[in-house]
Amino acid sequence: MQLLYSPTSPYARKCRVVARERGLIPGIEEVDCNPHEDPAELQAKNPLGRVPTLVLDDGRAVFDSPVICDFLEGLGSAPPLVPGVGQGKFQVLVAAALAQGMTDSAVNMVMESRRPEGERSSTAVERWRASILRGLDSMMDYLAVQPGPLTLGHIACGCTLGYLDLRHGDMAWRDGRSTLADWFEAFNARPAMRETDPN
Ligand SMILES: N[C@@H](CCC(=O)N[C@@H](CS)C(=O)NCC(=O)O)C(=O)O
Repeated sequence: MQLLYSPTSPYARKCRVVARERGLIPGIEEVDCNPHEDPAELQAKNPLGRVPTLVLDDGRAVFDSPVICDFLEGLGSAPPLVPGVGQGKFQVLVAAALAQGMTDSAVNMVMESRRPEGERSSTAVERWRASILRGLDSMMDYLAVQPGPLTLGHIACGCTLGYLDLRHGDMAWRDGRSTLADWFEAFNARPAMRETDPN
């Protein structure tokens, strides 16, 4: 199995952390692949040309990141990152969805900044920024309902915060959010986060 990823992709990092936390890495070869260079091997497996893309041993591809995380959840014998049923399951999935949406906004802002000046939309950028700030203000509420074992919600939120540090330091997301900052400091020390740190 191969995971096509780029080191700076927050979506790919989430899958790489999930793979490590579930003890799957010896069986998954991670292949560095820059989607913005339109690599043929990526586009052959994923018509969207995006990372992460997981290529199975029989050649079939699994994407995008929420689907890959779900697929990895079914492999190996490590404890699940998503509870099987009930309220707990949906709390975890909503935390992961919150992180995914905030990551979409953060990535969109970076992509927008790379467009020629006259083509950029400051209105769109402000909307994306506002969605991230609202998400940050409520992220701890979503994490607080997930005490105990590590979940996909923790991993998704942690990778989103890591991406804000990488690309949006100017947002100073820790300011006024010390509980979230303390949580991230502890989470970010996990070996899976250290091994996938893009810095
Ligand atoms: N919804 C997708 C988003 C993946 C995505 O947009 N990845 C970016 C890298 S961070 C990419 O491959 N961009 C290349 C492109 O859109 O052409 C997921 O969750 O996996």
